[in-house]
Amino acid sequence: MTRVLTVGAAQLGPVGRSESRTEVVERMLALLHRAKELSSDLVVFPELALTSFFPRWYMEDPGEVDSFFEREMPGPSTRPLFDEAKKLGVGFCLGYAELTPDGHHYNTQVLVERNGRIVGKYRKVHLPGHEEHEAWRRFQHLERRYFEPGPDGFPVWRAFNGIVGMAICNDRRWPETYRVLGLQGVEMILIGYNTPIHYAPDPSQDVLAAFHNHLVMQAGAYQNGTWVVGVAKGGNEEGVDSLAQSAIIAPSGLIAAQCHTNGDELALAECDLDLCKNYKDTLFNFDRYRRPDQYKLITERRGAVPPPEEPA
Ligand code: CDT
Repeated sequence: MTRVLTVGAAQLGPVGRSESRTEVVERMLALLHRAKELSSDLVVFPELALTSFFPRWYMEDPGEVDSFFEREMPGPSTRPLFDEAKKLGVGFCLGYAELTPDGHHYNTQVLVERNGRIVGKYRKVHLPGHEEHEAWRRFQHLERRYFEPGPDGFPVWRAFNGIVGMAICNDRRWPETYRVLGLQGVEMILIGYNTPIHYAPDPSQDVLAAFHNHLVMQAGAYQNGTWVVGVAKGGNEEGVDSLAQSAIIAPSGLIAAQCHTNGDELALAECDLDLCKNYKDTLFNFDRYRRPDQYKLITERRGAVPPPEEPA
């Protein structure tokens, strides 16, 4: 059984508010076909890939909000992607806004095997931004208004001849994400993202957006001996510049492939899952070297509590 997967980071350029899901799926199908020509096994699309990144807009009408959500997956507009991927024998990972039958709203990714079987869904745990309209911002980031945090933690699945996990955008900045997946033996983490380059609470971070993006994913890969595939919806979308630089990162932490435009683009890498062992069995042999008894604060405490001030 070969454990070398050819993986495509299928970056998307901007999706306009007026663009239909059918039009976006056409763009994805073009990337899927290109990936097949290059013998890919798995193609990874970005977070909330089917629509414009709607959390930038404040909306009060629940009907308007729900128009950005999918009530079924596959649904009428995504069915062609599922059908074509199955026909080509290429698996894929797709980020979308999920409205469940019992009315829950999640920021979700679905993973689909080469035979068309849905492997699993991941629902975003770390929701960034704010809940209410904040007039001082150039644009909003209302994920905390429109989504509930995912209730299922960070599962892994046996798929693609390996152990695969998922995370979504802001999750990638948190070391806990990778470590919880690492503790389940993850060998490849699939991450879609929409990252506005302007960060309103601290604009001094804007010039560091690209550095921070790769910093966190490269560290997560190395410290857990896993492949990481980070895929952007980048470029100027409805007046907001978003980071591109989608990357496939090896368990060494090195970038194996990277997109070089802000638009629809495929970056491809041959990912040998057995390379994970080089790190998991040596420097990051968790069972041998970790000291969980010394890490209790990680699960017991949420915010930082500094020690009391020394008396002057
Ligand atoms: N989509 C998403 O999670 N974006 C955030 C933006 C920064 S917080 C406003 C990210 O971590 O990239």
